[in-house]
Amino acid sequence: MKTLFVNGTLMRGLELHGNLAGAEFLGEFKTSPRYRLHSIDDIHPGMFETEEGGVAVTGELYRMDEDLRRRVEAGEPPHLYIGAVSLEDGRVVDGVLFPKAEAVKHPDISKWGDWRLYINTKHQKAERPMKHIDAEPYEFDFEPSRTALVIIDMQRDFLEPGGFGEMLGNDVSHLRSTIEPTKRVLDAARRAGLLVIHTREGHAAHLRDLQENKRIRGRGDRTIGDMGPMGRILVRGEEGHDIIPELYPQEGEPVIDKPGKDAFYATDLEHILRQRDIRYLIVCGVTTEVCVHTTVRAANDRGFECLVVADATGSYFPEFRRVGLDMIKAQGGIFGWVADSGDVVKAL
Ligand code: TIU
Repeated sequence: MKTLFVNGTLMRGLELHGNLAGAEFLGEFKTSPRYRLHSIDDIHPGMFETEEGGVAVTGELYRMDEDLRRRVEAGEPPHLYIGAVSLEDGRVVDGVLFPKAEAVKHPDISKWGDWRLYINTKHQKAERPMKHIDAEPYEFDFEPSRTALVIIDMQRDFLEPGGFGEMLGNDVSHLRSTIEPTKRVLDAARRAGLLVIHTREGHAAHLRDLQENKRIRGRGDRTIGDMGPMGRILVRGEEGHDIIPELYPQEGEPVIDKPGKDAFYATDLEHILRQRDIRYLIVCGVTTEVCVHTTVRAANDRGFECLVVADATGSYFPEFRRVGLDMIKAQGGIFGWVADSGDVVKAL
């Protein structure tokens, strides 16, 4: 019986493993730090022994009979040869090697020391291209597969004439102008396959999740939980609490019901984002200085890169919207980035 150390071409899980059919897999091993590894057209590794600057290379050891060993050798490209390879544990075994003079014509990937790791990283990069949005204070770079669109509280009670917002004396037209841009970003995000998350501010019918400070704040004659123009104000399940029809969630898009202004507070938003390895958030919604700001600040502290879509966020106070956006992008993007919906859609 013969043993053979291989480090790529023939490795388990890779296509050419078929060459080794019938061989017994003995395990994964490392060489002593005396080798260099080059990538031959990203098709197979070229490993050779070096006098200095050597690294340990990861590979696998197989046991096979003479016949199979001859077939393996014959199945390899002609410049590869089988020679002595010293393992980390002191053993010297046969291994598949590449002539140094040939290998050095190709890129040195010794720092990886592991062909599979190198190839996997290349594939991941290819599957995860970076995109760029023309934004302030500078370009926003993001990986679409790690990006979520978060639409904050586009609820009837905040946006519709006759809702709770208007009942409080607010001019809802300032918020309604955000619907079209948000819709365009939402459509583009859905087309691009981004994770889309909607949030709604509100409380359970029993109001046990409504803090007293929030209930009495504002000193209005009607407050959260009371009967409003579209059902009980900010109570889940009521008409006014639901998302406006123009931006209604599709099947499978998470809807986060939040009792506070911060979409992370007392919700499973962070768990959902981490579950999908999300790193970038594109944020739309209302109102800029309240729930959007609070959420973006909270997201920023959790390590998420946030871009707020300027024309897809609004406030009952236009001045607050403007200054709110300025605050996000000030000081080199202290909380994140700001861009127009057109630029976001273009990038997606
Ligand atoms: N979503 C959100 O911002 N909730 C608010 O209560 N905003 C106000 O501006 N009042």
